[in-house]
Amino acid sequence: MKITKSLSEEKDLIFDAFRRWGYLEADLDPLGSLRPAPHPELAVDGETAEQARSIYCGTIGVEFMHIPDPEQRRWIEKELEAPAPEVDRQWVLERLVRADVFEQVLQAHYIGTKRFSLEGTSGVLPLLDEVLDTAAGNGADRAVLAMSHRGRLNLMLHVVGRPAVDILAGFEDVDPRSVLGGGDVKYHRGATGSYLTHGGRRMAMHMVSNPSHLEAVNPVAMGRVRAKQTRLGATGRARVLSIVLHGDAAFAGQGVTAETLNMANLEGYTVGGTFHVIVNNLIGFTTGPAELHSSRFASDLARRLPIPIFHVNGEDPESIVRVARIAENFRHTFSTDVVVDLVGYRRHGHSEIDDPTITQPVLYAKIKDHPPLGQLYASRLGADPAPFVAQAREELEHALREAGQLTRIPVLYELPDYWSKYKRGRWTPDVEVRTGADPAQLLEVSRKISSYPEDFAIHPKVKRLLDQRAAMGQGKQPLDYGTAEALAFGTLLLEGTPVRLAGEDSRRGTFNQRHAVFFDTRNERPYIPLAHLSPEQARFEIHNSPLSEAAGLGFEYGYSRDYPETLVLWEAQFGDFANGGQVVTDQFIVAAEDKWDLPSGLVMLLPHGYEGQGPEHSSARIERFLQLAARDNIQVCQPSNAAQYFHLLRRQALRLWRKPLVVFTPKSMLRHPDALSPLADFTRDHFLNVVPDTEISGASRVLIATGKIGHELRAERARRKDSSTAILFLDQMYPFPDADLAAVLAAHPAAREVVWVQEEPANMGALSHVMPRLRRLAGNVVVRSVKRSPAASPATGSGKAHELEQHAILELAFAPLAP
Ligand SMILES: Cc1ncc(C[n+]2csc(CCOP(=O)(O)OP(=O)(O)O)c2C)c(N)n1
Repeated sequence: MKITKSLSEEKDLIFDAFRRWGYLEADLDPLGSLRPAPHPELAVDGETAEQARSIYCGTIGVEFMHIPDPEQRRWIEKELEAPAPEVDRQWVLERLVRADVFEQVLQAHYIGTKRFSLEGTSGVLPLLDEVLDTAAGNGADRAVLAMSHRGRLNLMLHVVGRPAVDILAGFEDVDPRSVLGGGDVKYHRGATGSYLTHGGRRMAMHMVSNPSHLEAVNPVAMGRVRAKQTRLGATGRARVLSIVLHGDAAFAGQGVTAETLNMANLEGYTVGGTFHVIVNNLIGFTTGPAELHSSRFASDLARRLPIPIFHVNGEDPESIVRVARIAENFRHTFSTDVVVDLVGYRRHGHSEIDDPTITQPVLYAKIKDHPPLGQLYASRLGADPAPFVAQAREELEHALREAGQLTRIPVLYELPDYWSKYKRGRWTPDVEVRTGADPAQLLEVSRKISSYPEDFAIHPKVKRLLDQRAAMGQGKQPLDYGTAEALAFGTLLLEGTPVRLAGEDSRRGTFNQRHAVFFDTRNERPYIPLAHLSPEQARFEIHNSPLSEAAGLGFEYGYSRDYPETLVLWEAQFGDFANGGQVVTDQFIVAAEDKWDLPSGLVMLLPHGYEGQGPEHSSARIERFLQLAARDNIQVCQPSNAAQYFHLLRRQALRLWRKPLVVFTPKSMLRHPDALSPLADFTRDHFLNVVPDTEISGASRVLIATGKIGHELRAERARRKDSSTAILFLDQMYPFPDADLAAVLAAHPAAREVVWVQEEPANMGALSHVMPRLRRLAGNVVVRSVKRSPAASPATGSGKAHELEQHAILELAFAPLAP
């Protein structure tokens, strides 16, 4: 049977083939290395094919047929198949010229200085101009821009709106004494400013401070946007635009990119769509695309999301502007991420002091003779760029003269008003506040957290736990950590502090201890009691995070940067996994105040303790955090009982001193009788940095420990009926509480030895942090330590070996005193 197709069906088929595969044959690379890849389904000719080819295989190539939603696909088709709208060519030309001249002037004045020029991809400037203009038309009035080194200074001037003199001051490197041992290089610092769109609207701009570690800023920026949006209430999502610029090598290679993309549409994380730009110069340092990614495009990772990827030739400014507008409107309409892959080249070496001809001699011979984009576009338009060049040059020359006379480093950003009442810098005693709660309030919260709506079918196991929580709140039985945490959150919420907690399986709690969300046994409907305390309470959010540490931690850090009033907590499933977010810890959490003078009050909850669960379920690496601690940059604590945890969380929220807090949280101690606390301890004044021994005074030996092992020592002491050994808990390891510890030690003037006892191997735990400090405090008294032998991995995999080791620690701690 012969099937005849109607003309329109045939047209559709041809168009569909181009819609699906056209991007492979598009003309994207100005220098021609990324050649069109012919696709068999496009080997058609005729008028319809030519029409489709001109749309889908020109200087724009769009991947969108993988999007399952037909409405979204049709939306894109319609935009692309409509005639290209008018572009203000003079404006675009001026912007390109400005971008080029900025780099040329710097090249001439600061020979041999790194600046990571944008030349070769300067089309990014009109691209961002158009994104901001379109977004402003869609209701945005501020944007957060995250990016790495490439073109950063250029965009700081032209998009963030920082005065040129502020940027050039970085090249003058004035006032080095003010940043001895601190600060950061000029192309990593953040900046705030104001941008006037082409359409005459103002956008508040925020370029996020960024470490050298590529892509690590992505989740941080997303968290910041989410916090800014949340602060603004119902209109926040529309008003704050998230833009992230990526390098092609970094986008394809770094895992955190994938982790962050995965958060795009999650309820607890979404920002209504991030605008991604790959500033694709088809090279990473000295390495070409064939060695950088297994796929044709660096952008392929983004295909994991049902979103469009727009490739555009970086030397067709009008296509760039068109793509920017379409992509921003798509993002706004469908609240999803979008990706624009702007393909260009890199005019110089990786930095300007790097010679690219060593590794890519042919490519760079070609680039040497290739004119800058402003010049190319001007000749395409038949326009004279000279007046624009002269104007841009004159402005920069003027700024150069001013910068040369500066004696102080200009501050590139302003902290928003919501930071004004908070303190950073060193700890001082006056930051302390009362953290105890009022018994009536504790009772009220405990009642609310253990109740649920009448028509709610509660799980019987949860019901039992809630009955216990209610009894704890009435003071009928001592309180456990889970209840203490809920009481800390509940009292803070009633006092006006919002709480946001996210982590893997955090809603229930990895150890079945939290139950912040109940699930109806008939239909899994969730109920969050802490969100139903009172109509006037502050906002409570608790999210199960995706299985990600780097992006999960980075996001909450970012959130804490823009919401100092909120108690923001990130929880690791086991503390051992927190090192998946090590870059965030090293580059942001511990160092941001030193590098960028940017504070945060983030809390990290890291389950820690040696319980025979093997090398990856024992240690949150106390030693690493203590090694990172200096100049009061963080607080490192391990609360030894439920009430201490309660006070610690409240202290973090109620003090106006904003500092990251690292908390080693319990596992087996969660419900252990020795770590429970009476209700009365929740009403006392504050957190104790050192928990004294209330049973023994005038001891002949003082054991000092932190966390679970301290309770094991107490149990051992009881077993031995020992009445001459005092056991102290060091609940705050950093800042080291010298005065508190000295005061507690003074209760044991006859002590003949002070012993630091830890479960961790000798090369881990708090040992090397604590010992010199203990020696200083103990004066002439002997100080020794008990610990596992040095080890390459944190813990044994054998439960029995663990028991033997634990036993040996206890034996050594109680070894007879030397005569
Ligand atoms: C996580 C990380 N690894 C390595 C580096 C060192 N490094 C700096 S730039 C660069 C190449 C980046 O290439 P690309 O992402 O394409 O950006 P481009 O510099 O070409 O704009 C490398 C490897 C780094 N900064 N961060």
